[in-house]
Amino acid sequence: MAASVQEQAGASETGIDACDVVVVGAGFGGLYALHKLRENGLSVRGLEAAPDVGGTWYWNRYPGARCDVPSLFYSYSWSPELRREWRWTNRYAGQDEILRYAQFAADRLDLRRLIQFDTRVVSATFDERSERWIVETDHGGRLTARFVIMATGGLSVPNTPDIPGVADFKGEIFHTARWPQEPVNFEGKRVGVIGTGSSGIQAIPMIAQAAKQLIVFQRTPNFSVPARNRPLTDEDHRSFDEGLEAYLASLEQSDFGRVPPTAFAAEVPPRDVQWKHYEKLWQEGGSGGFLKAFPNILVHPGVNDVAADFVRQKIRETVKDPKTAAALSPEGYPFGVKRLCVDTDYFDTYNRANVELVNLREEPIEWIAAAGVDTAKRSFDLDALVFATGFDAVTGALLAVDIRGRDGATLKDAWSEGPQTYLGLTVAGFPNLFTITGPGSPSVIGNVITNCEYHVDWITECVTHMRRHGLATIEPDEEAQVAWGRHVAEVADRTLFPKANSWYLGVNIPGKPRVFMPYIGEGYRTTCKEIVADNYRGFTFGVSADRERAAAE
Ligand code: N01
Repeated sequence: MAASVQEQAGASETGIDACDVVVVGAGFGGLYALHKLRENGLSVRGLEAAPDVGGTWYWNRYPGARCDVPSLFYSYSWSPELRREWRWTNRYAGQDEILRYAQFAADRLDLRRLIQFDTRVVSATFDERSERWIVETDHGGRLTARFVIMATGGLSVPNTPDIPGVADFKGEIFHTARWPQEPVNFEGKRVGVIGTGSSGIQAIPMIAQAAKQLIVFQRTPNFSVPARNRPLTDEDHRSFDEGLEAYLASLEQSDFGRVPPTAFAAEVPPRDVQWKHYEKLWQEGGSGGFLKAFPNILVHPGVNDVAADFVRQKIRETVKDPKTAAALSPEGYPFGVKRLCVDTDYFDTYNRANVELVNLREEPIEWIAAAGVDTAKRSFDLDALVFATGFDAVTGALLAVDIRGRDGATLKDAWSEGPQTYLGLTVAGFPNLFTITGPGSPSVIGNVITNCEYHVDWITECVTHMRRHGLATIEPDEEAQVAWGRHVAEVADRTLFPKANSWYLGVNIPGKPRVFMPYIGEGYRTTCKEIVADNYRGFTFGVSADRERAAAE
């Protein structure tokens, strides 16, 4: 039986709780970190702002919330036991099922006793004398740890735009990423939704079914493909099990390899061949097939244009009113370089009599009044307003904590011109601080659970190496970090990704530097492994001050 939070954390000389590792966040990354590090003999402590585990799946419980990665893959890959004991019901699991899975994993692994819930970390300061982090919480709690792991998630700080007058609105206000625990009843109500990203696109069809009237305020139309969600069959489970070994091996080699070395490396198939393939993928459902339909789809403008035309054609075929169809059709940015949305009946929803699309490009929102939303042309009376306006992604949750490294330098200052990391795992000047799915790693691209797992495995190996060799600190060299940042940017620049104003670039947050944050190069894991094999190339380890003193005496 594992030790409890109190047993795990001893009292330090200062009387402050002390442990080896503080893990901030109890989503999938944080839970696995707690488990794996404890298994490796470290005393660990988890701090979580929410009252329960689950991270983003705890908060995003809006109607229609569902994962866009198939559930058989959106699971811990490292545990045969968990796999055996949990059976997904649907091809794409809904938020409630994913949250139950996180709760099941936490219970099965006996992790809750390690986590202090309802506790937000407000600061983490590296004390150079003791070479330990001092972590402070919003309850006034303090604890010290040799290592801090920020498992705070890439999509956890909601973005609520500062629209004038919002405080005057007399109706109910919701944000998709802070949805209430209790069911929300829209029956008989006039509801407005602002935002048509993945969250809005999932919520809109569900709200339309419940509400008397739904007004969708759209600034930028998005590409979306059908999920074609369905219950999983025995055959689905069998075929997943049969392919499991190959799937696990594929994760080891390279988890993300969408970027061929040059834009025109792969041949351009004839348009009708591409079209036929997209038609097949459209019928199958899901985004994964589209994003990998052709090796250069996210690189070659000509190939990408065909996919964009295909989706626009589908919108025209589905939406009966041509003006609405035109307004829903994305133009002016490539296909798939903003997160490709996956929906159920999204475009068809605009054929309902109780749904109206307001194109904010033609009539921007000017004011939110007590009664509803005023655009440049009209006033819409509303009983409820839903913000589906996304997140301060990737860096938001890291910068929400006052993190101070060597010489009291703040992470905020270090990242004032955009995040700088080595491998998306570590930051120069911030020893023994690890970021799970941090900027400069695959992060929010692809399957975030397996991205988290890889980082936890890497950190565990690193910490074990340090303990074995009596090393007190690890931090990346400035030059290695700069070179990695350059590489991350170069890879992105070889693609069409920077051509869209997406949250990947931080442009949705006023004042945030325009930097492409995820790493989308090939063979990320191979690179990380090579760096370790090359004696942690680009890192500097520090011997503990005690050992140095002992050696000098
Ligand atoms: O957020 P978004 P999201 N006035 O940033 C609009 C993951 N996720 O929560 O594009 C009017 O994509 C904004 O308009 P514009 C997934 O990775 C996954 O939907 O800035 N509109 C946009 O339409 C996803 O990509 C799943 O012009 C304003 C919308 O709000 C990520 O989370 C489900 C505005 C925000 O879209 C984020 O998705 C849900 C303003 N002032 C989420 N400000 C699945 O797994 C913003 N907008 C399926």
